[in-house]
Amino acid sequence: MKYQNIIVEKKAPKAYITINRPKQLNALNKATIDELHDAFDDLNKDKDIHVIILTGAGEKAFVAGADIKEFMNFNEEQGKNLAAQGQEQLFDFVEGLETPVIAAVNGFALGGGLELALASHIRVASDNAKVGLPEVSLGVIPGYGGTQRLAQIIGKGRALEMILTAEMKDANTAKEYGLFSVVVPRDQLLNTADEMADKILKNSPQAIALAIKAVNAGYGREGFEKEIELFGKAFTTTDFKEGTSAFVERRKPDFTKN
Ligand code: DAK
Repeated sequence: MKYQNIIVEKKAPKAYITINRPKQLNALNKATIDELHDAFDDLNKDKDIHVIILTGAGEKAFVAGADIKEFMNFNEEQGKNLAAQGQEQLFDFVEGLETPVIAAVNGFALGGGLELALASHIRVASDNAKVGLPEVSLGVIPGYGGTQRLAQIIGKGRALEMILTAEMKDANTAKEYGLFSVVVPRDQLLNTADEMADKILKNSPQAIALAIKAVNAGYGREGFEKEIELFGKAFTTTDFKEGTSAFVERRKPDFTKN
């Protein structure tokens, strides 16, 4: 079998990618990021596929973030490299695809999971969706473009509130913020994503590819580079060791100011 962590279904002109690690709430480990890259790349090159719908398996989560157990032992260099590599391989890659990606967000979309939804071109959600960037509660910062794309999509003030409090927002608040286009009951989520896809499918794929490029060109790269640098720096702090250990030990972290 080509993929271990995701399911890819083609129903041309649509394709569906389901992140399939429900026991870990679909947390993004390195293997899943690699597979997602390959699947998006294949589908983007497939002339019969014109829209991609991305969702998470199970009832609880779209994606509950990067896999904390995997990255907790990284040093500054590994953190920086992985952020740069992950951004290029998945998050910037999805944002720059010529084939539109609709994220169908069911349940938790946290950290890297929200960042993946933010990199998608359109987001629809079920009413049990919960979004947040909890990174600072772990002693790290969003490292997959979240500091940039959240502010682009919902504005700097609301983005800073979400990033600094590390709190989750419910689906309707996220819709009010402009993060979701539509919120529907759970059993209607995939139909709603399909309906959104059908509207896109009426239009010119060539023009759509150019429109995505044009919209993306309006946003600079400097902030993304800064985010990678500062993300690496976070891996050198005592707060990072404390925050990730506390998560795994299921206790409250004891943070200190520099
Ligand atoms: N990573 C690994 N395992 C996770 C996980 C995650 N992000 N989220 C959940 N799980 C696992 C739990 O450990 C648990 O596993 P077992 O103990 O059963 O083996 C299982 O999924 C079910 O989770 P819970 O038992 O916690 O379920 P609850 O319903 O009680 O709580 C929750 C649901 C979503 C509130 C909770 O699971 C939670 O707080 N999860 C963590 C959310 C979070 O902080 N996510 C990470 C955000 S930081 C990087 C680049 C970017 C990033 C990192 C590195 N590099 C370039 C290196 C980004 C970081 C983030 O995404």
